[in-house]
Amino acid sequence: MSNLRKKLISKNDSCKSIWFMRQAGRYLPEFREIRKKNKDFIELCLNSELSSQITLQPIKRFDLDSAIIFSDILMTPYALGQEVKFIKDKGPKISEFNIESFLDKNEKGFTQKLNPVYKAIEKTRNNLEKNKSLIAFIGAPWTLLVYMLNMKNSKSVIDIKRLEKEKDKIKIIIKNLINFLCIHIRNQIDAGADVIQIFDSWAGLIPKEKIKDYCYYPNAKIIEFCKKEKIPNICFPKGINEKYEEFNQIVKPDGINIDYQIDPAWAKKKLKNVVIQGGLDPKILLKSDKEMFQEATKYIQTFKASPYIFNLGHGLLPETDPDRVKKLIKFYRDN
Ligand code: 1CP
Repeated sequence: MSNLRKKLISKNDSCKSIWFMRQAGRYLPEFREIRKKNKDFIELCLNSELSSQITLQPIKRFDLDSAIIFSDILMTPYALGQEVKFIKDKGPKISEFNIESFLDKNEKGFTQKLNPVYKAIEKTRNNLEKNKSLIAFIGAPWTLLVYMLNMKNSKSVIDIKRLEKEKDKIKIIIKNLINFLCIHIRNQIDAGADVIQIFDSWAGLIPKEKIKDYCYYPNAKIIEFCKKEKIPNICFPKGINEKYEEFNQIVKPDGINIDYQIDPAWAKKKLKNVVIQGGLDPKILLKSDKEMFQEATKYIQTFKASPYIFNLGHGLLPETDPDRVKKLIKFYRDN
């Protein structure tokens, strides 16, 4: 059994494990090489051979414990019929949401559209050492909604009036999304993934009084499903600050990724019965070795005797030098 899976199941194993969010991606020259020749990002995610190759790129380069399948959270809206485009330097652009078309989708068609992702997982598992995890992931319903309904005006503003006005519609969408996301989880596990991470990257934009409805409840439903199916899981409700404590108490995931705004000592004290993952600010990899090691030491020391998974407080930045990643991994292994 992979070391990550074992740790998430037992919750008392303090052996070392390390991987990075966005470890497969733009900071790697070998990724950029493939990307240059494959301009359509969704098509690249649907190319099982290439996405499996990209998944394994960081594993070939670095001493990591887990691979994370190269795909995207927006493959779900894609499989539910929305057109998804990635505009260079601007991010994703999604075609207008249509509720009738959305409610018309069924499991068979959804699974068929994502079949190349499942093939990529199968291929990757066959080429990955047994002791290494293969992590699959989904976007949490709220974060997907933000993209699907085009609710984000800029990085940090959400159209709150719209949330109120379209409340009933949003409730129906969330309920249906939970269903399809559980199908996507099941399919990815059946294909060979052994851990699921749930990215709620925009949880921090939810108005405080709505956090139960839009963050805790949907994540809890999905974790309930994972538990029933015995699927090791990690939640990442990014940006919710001290609400991490309540999130953990209500959702009860096996693992929880802290973001870089969370004080690790606070997390160790407040987040109980859960494996803590991550926290380190990805910007630290752009600073000097001394600063990087000093910051890393804070996490290593704080979680020394606990079941901790070394990772970041968000994904690796595209401008990161891969040699700094190598140095950071070596530092973690040596300390
Ligand atoms: O070359 C490029 O331009 C593509 C950049 C890229 C990559 C490498 C995108 C577009 N997605 C990915 C892969 C990806 N996305 C992975 C692969 C595995 C790995 O981590 O190594 C994962 C886990 C994701 C998940 C993802 N996609 C999230 C959740 C994590 C996070 O970063 O908060 C989100 C929000 C997305 C949407 C998305 N996809 C891509 C971009 C640039 C974005 C974010 C856009 C925005 O800020 O709104």
